[in-house]
Amino acid sequence: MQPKFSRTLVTAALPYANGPIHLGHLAGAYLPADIYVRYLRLKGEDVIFICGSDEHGVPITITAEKEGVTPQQIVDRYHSMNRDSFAKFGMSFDNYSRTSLPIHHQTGQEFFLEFYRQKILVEKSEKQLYCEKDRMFLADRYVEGTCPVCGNKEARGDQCEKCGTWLEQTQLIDPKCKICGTTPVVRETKHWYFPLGRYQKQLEEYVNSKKWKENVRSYVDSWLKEGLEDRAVTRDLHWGIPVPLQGYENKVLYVWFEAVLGYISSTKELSQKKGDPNLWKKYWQVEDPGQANQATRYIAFIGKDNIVFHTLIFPAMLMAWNEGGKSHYVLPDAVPANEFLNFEGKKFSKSRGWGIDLRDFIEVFPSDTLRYALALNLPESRDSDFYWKDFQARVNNELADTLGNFVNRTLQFIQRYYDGKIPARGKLSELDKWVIGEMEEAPKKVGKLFEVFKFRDGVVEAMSLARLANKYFNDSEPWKSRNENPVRCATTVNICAQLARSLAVLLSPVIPFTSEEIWKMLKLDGSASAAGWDSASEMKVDSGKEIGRIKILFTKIEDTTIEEQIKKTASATAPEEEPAAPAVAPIKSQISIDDFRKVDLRVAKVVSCEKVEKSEKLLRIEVQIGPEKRQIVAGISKHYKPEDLVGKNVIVVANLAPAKLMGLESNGMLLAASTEDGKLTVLTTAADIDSGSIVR
Ligand code: B3M
Ligand code: ZN
Repeated sequence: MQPKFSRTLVTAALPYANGPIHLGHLAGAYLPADIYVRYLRLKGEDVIFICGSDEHGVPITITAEKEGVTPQQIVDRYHSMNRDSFAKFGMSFDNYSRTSLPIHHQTGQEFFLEFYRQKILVEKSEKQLYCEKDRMFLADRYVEGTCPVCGNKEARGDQCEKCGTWLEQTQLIDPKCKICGTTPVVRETKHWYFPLGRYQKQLEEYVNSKKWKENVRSYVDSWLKEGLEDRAVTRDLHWGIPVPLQGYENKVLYVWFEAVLGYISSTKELSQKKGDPNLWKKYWQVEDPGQANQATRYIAFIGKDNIVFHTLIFPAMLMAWNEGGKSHYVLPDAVPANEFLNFEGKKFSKSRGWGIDLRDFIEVFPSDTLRYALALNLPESRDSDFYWKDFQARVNNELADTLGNFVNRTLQFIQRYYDGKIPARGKLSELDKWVIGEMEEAPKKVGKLFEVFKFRDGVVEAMSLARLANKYFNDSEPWKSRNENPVRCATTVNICAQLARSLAVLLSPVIPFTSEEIWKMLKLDGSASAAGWDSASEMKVDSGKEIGRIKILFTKIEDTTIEEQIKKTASATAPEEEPAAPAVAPIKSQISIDDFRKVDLRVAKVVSCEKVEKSEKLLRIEVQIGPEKRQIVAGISKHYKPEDLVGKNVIVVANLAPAKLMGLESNGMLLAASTEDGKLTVLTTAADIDSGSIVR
């Protein structure tokens, strides 16, 4: 059972203020967070939504150096740009702060000093790369070299982006200063470390107590398995929050140490703006730690590259603070991280100009079209792709032809034949009852999916009501009943108006601007976003009420418009662009060796094989497993002709419960490797071996 929480705190990763927001960011963290928050508000929950710009760290200073301006100029420019385009996109943050504000600097220093005084932090002397020409230590991305693990020549001082390995900068092969290109020397420097390893056990317990998405959990498990190590929380840099200790004048707090605290300081700023300086505590802290479940439910939306910071490091910092006993913070209850969104089949790349910025996008297309297309394409469990053609099809076929068309024909009908007033219902037919039943169920169905962060499915479900509504309009043929049976016709049209209202509510988390348009056209009181989620199941449009001015909700996107975008995209590609790594399904969570041993894998020899009649996919395969003959039915006929398999040694799961496929019994399962894009190859043995041999 889900414990009942009194309120929800939702944060979305603080984007670096060193570049514009692009579609990958939106699909990774921001759109799902916004849909979720808008849904909770409609449910009448107490929720706040916190975000802001991450304005420190090497990403900012490197951008500044490239452009020959100050870091301050960079963050000022991108903070306002991103804040504004987020607003146009409909992000409904309660506060969008910046980590350069004094309130954040204070918060960062407060945590650091608390850990310092509690003697949690450890000071260490370490060897770091130093550029004698630029006279500085080369923190994080200031140094590049060859990754010792995968050989990538552009590995950074803190991480190789290609293979994902976290590196000590001294491990880099042939390191070079990112500013001047010379080879740095090794020098001693002192830093403070947070002893992450000390929290390993507590973190394991914490993680085990949560039900996290599989893709998140598998990352976390691999970190925990590797064993957590101390992490430096200071850096030799000038841009950032100064380390508040003597002898540390030239150092700042590591950006990731303070950035996560930005969620707290942004909430503090919100409290000040509201004239209620202690309000933030209500969302972040519990008075009685034993009652933690009754307090805030904290959900942190992020993209997959930030998982370790939000599932392990930030929680460990909060645990450390809580041990001090001063006050007690809540830990993230869920971290619904998404995978990556690719653009036309390749990874987004800012440096290569591959992809499209939010700002440019919404200059050409309405925000809701992007929100909708992205929502149906969220990389919730694996990487997904944005294609211009796909975007066009969604807008034209689904938003314009389905939703837009339904609302429009309903309102036009009311305008033309009922003098612009909602006609009254008469007795309900079976068809009426059916569609009303669908409408009554819809908020429950959609809500259930949103609550477990399945936004894609939730939107599909909401949209299916629009499809049914259209079908209902068609099947009811009001243009005929208008003369033949006026009461029937009025009933149909009344119900269509109810459906339009219901759709406005259900789709309001996803396409909020459109929902308000529908609301206005129906001349309803208040707004769709405050109508109450459950009201979507009710018939709340009064008959006799006048409707408002009718507007077209979506115009179709012409081929030429899309071609133009595709052309722009193509011209931005650097010719040496490497294809993105193929999408690989995330590794599932760990199992024990005993779990694995339950699966009895055997070598089987294919004796005979034939296509299953009337099936496109299935092959009926007879195999020999030692003394035993068996029939296995496998869905591989698109990849293999029957004669290709006969005589081969394949690998089968020999102890799988039998299943029936197209009436044929299958006794076991044949193993095959397949890619996300549909390639497939059957597993065979490298050399001949007796059938029945055990595979382990
Ligand atoms: N700024 C990384 C990013 O923009 C980082 C997130 C901070 S969340 C506290 O992806
Ligand atoms: Zn240099």
